[in-house]
Amino acid sequence: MPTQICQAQDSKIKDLLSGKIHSLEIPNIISQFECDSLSKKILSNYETTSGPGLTTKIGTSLSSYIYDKTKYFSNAQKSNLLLQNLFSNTNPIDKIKKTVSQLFQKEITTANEDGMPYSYCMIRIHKNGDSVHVHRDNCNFEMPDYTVSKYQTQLSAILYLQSPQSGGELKIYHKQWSKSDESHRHPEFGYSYDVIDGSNYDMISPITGNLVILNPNFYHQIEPVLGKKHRISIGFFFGESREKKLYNWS
Ligand SMILES: O=C(O)CCC(=O)C(=O)O
Ligand SMILES: [Fe+2]
Repeated sequence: MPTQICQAQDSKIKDLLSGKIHSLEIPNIISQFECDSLSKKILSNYETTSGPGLTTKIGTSLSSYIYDKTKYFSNAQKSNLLLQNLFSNTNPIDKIKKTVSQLFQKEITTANEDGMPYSYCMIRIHKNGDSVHVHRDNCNFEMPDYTVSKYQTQLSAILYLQSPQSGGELKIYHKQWSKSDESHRHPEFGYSYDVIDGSNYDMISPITGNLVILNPNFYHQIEPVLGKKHRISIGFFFGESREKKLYNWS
């Protein structure tokens, strides 16, 4: 762990879903040139919004609207429009979906509820000194009001569009969340370091053009970004419906 793959590898996907491995790295799903031009576009278009555990973003995150569904869907509509306009030519969301679809041998579409689409993805911009505290992601337990909470085997797909000068690694602990860990929850975001005390971990460098598929039930954090160059990532969660279809959301 982590494992490098170039094409669909059934056993790796099964290991990821079962929790035997925590992540897969798929190198170069998009060229350096495309990443540079997408990063330029993003940096000249984003609005600064703050939220738990992150500094700057484009997109709507379900975790910010656990108890306000109406607001989540109205913000998702706005941010989806912004994303559509931003990515008129090369669309990195389509590129991630295509890769996920090839790996899982299944089509993937954006989740919707009563005809309202979920947010396509989150773009996150982390600057010098920014980090993300240790946490895990899973809306099965936390967001029962949303359809996506019923989807099984939720995973996270993250494409790195710009690497920072140094730092910004994704640190993944060899420890999965369990319900008893809730007593170690931080009031704002994430968990106390007690939950991962003594656990081994792996570090994934945010390399431009690389896609990471993470089982986000493993505790993870983002190490502090160092230097003038921002860390830019684009990602979504995805899961499988009862009809064995894949759906993405953020
Ligand atoms: O940007 C990353 O490396 C990981 C972000 C994250 O916490 C997630 O995708 O669940
Ligand atoms: Fe996460």
